Amino acid sequence: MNAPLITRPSFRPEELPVPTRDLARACADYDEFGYCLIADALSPGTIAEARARLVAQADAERAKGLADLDSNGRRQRVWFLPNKGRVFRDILRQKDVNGVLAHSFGHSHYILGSFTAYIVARGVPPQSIHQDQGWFGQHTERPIVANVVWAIDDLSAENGGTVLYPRSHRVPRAMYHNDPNPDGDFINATCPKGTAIVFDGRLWHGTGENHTDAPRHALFSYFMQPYMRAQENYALGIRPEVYENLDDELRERLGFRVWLAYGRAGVPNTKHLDFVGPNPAPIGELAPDGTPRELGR
Ligand SMILES: O=C(O)CCC(=O)C(=O)O
Repeated sequence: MNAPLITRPSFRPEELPVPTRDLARACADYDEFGYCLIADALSPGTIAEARARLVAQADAERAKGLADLDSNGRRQRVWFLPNKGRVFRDILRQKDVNGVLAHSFGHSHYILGSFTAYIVARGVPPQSIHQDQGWFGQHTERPIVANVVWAIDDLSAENGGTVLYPRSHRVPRAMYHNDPNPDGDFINATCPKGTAIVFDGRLWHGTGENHTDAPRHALFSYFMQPYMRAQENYALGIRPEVYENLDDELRERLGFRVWLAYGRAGVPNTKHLDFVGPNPAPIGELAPDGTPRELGR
């Protein structure tokens, strides 16, 4: 009989990954535990700029009545960050994080699937445990998705640091939000702001519960193998007169209908099964009162 994939307890606290700038160490942690931590991935200046930009944008989306809110307004998702500040685009260039991602995908041609922020206040129930590639419906030998948590606040068990199940990426199981929470040993990500946590799309995880009075701010850049998209980019290449004459059946078929989080076009409160079209004026950088600002190219 083969050795079990995970033995219980599944880890000893002292063996778990700690923040590092040694890429070989980070990749070894990623392979072994399903995640690694990159120390000081963001400079103090970048953290301050990203946090200020995010807070202003989140306030603006609320002021305009467009915010994606749940839990009585205590949790806000800010979508489409590449449109919302140069600082967010610059974060995507972080070399050590990109080194781990290239290691995970086996090449450097992976693509961004979403770049969002989650602002979570006290009173939000913990998110159900899931895998970011759970929709694939089966275990894969290698991850086809990898996510990066960018801590722009310190993260801890007290303020809802992401719940992670070390080594769960090895369990041959596909799981998404509507599955019952798994039995297993978990931790809350605990690290200083500026740390990036890169995790395997098969890792079981979810937002922790914030027991403090300060909302928790974190950014999430979700990456995918480049084949995880349509072969033909209809959103970009469709002729306007062809799009105008599509009925709902063909609009859905060509990717103009949102499915859960997939296929969004820049309107923050878009819902599952909404239709989207070419968006001539996606939301860009907004001042807290909702007025447009062009802060950076
Ligand atoms: O908020 C977090 O820490 C995790 C978020 C997450 O896993 C998700 O949105 O799928």
